[in-house]
Amino acid sequence: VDRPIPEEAEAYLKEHCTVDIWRGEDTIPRELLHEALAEADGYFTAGRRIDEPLLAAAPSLKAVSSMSVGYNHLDIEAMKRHGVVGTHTPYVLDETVADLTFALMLGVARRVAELDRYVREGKWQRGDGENLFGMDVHSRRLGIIGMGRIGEAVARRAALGFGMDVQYYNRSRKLNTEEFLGVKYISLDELLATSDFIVLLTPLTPETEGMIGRREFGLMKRDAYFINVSRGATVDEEALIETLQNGNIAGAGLDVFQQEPLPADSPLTKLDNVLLLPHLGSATTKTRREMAMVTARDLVCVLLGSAPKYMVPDFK
Ligand code: 8YV
Repeated sequence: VDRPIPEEAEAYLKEHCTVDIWRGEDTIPRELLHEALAEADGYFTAGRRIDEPLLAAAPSLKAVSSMSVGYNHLDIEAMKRHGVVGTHTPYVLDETVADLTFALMLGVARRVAELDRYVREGKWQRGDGENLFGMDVHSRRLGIIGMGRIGEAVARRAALGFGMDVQYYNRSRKLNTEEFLGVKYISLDELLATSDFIVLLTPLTPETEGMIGRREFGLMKRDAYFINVSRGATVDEEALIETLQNGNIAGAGLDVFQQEPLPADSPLTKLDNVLLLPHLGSATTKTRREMAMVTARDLVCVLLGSAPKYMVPDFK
């Protein structure tokens, strides 16, 4: 286990296995990790790159269980070659990530972080006026790119709670969602050009890598907000920075970045119209506990020779 995990997940693992947990402040260095995996049957991780050298260093490994819904960090072909199965944590985090998506939308449009700083810095005065005003979220047009489970949870909040006009782009149509929530399927370009809020929720795959770049930012309205809760690499970050610096969109709310942790000197940290979070979309105490339990149970399942509940789809 390459990080401290919630107590009950640790206890559960200890009922079934001999457990070795990295409790360092920093991420475990590669060499140490390879050493620790030399005799391991299972690896409980949360985003660590699983590649050929790691697999070669872990000849007994049977399962990598990732405490995440995303599995772009797994080299599936290499894992298959080594007979290692991957599991992940879909479903449990959908509503939590959808909540955070709204926190980013509301936060950036109503300038919550900026205004909090303003109050703390003692700048609040009687005559404060339009310079502090934001933009409405309710009743505006939301474009969701990637209508998976989390996309649907966002669409539900937007359509039913915020009276938003919701449109989406996805590889495939979601007819039930269209019918139940009244959301509209449109082309990516049309979505980019007509949405007030653009939320990116696609998994990172070779097809989605860099899918929002200069051309796509160029299509967005000048008063649009861009929200990324997928992966940093789905976006050309340089193009995003330029777009924000030039005022070509109104702002951005970001939970994910090309490089994580985001370097403190990134130009993003110099911009007021951006709300930055440290990749904590699924991080409530309850959800992270559940994610850890799902991960632990599936890891033990594979080691006991039964089918895990949430095998990464590409292994099926
Ligand atoms: C993970 C996430 O917990 O589930 C995902 O794919 O992005 C997060 O919720 C995170 O990647 C762990 O490092």
